[in-house]
Amino acid sequence: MESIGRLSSRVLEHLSDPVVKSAVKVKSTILGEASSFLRGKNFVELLPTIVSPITDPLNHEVHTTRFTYYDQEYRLTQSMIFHKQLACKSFERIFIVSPNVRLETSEKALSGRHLFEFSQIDLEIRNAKREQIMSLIEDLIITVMLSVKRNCSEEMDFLSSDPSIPSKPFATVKFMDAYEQYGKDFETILSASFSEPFWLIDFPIWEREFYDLLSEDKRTLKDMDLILPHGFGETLSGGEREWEHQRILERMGFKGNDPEELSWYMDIAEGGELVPTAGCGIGVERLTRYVCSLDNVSRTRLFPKVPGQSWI
Ligand code: ASN
Repeated sequence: MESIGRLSSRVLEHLSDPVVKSAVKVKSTILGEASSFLRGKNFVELLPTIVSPITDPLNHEVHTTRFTYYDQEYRLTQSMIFHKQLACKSFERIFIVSPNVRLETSEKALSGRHLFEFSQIDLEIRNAKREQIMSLIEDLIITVMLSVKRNCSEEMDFLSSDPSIPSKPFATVKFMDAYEQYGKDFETILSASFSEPFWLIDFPIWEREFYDLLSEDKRTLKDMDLILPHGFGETLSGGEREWEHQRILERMGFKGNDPEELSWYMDIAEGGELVPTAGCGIGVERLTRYVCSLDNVSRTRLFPKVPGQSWI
C-alpha cells in the first residue's frame, strides 16, 4: 500500500510534468475542434449519462460497477450506446463527450492504451449507414489534426510530434481478410505497418456486442473500427445498429446477454419504438496519444485512472 505522502508527491509530479501539460492542451484543442465540427453539421450536444440501470455489456470482462440506491440497481456508464439510440428519437444527430468507467483488469495497465475512466466523443445519427459515419469521421479527424498543427505548434514541437495529415478516403481492410493473412495478431501487425489511420470493417458476429447490425450474410456485422498507424492501435468503434426487438433478442441469445439486465430498453424495443441508427465513439485519450506521439494514455489526463493502480 502506497503511503499518502508518496501518492501526493506523485500527483504533484504528474500535474507539473510538461509532457502531460502539453498533451492536455492538445487534447483541449481536439475536443474544441471536434465539438465545433459536429455542431457545424447540425449535431445536438447532450450532457453525459453517468449512472443508469442499463449500460453497454461490452464484449470483454471487466469488474462490475453496480450499486443500489433506494431499491434500484444502477451501473456506471461503460458506454452510452443505448442512450444514444434512444436520443435519436428526439434528434436526428447527437453527440456527447461521454465519460466511460470500465473497471479493466490490472494487466491492461501495461498496454499503454487503457484507463479505467476515459472519454469518448460519442455520436449517433438516425437512419444513417456505416459509410456515412466513416466519411464524417475522416473529415473530423483531418479537421482536428489540422487545427492541432495550427494552434498547438509550441506543444507539438516540445513533444517532437508531427503526424502526417491523412488523406480521404482512409484505407479499408476486412476483418476476416486480415485474420487469414496475418493470424490473430493482425491488428497489431497492421497498425505497426500503416502510416495513416485505416478502417477495419465487417467483424464476425462473435467478435462484437449484440447491438451492431448483422449483415445479410448472417456472419458479419455492419460495423467498423478506426485503427491508428505506427502501432497506436484502435481509437474508434461503431456501426449500424440492431433496432428490431426479435433480432435484438436473437443476438442477445447468441452472445449470452440477459434481456432482464436491459429491462426498460427491451420494453421500448418490444413496443417497436427504436429507430434505425448508426454511430461510433472516438477514444479521446487514444487519439490524443497518437497526435502527441506518447507512450501511454495516462499522459493525456491530469488525473489518469490506470487499471489496478491507486490514483486520484
Ligand atoms: N461507443 C461505441 C459505439 O458507438 C460503443 C462502445 O464504446 N463500446 O459503437
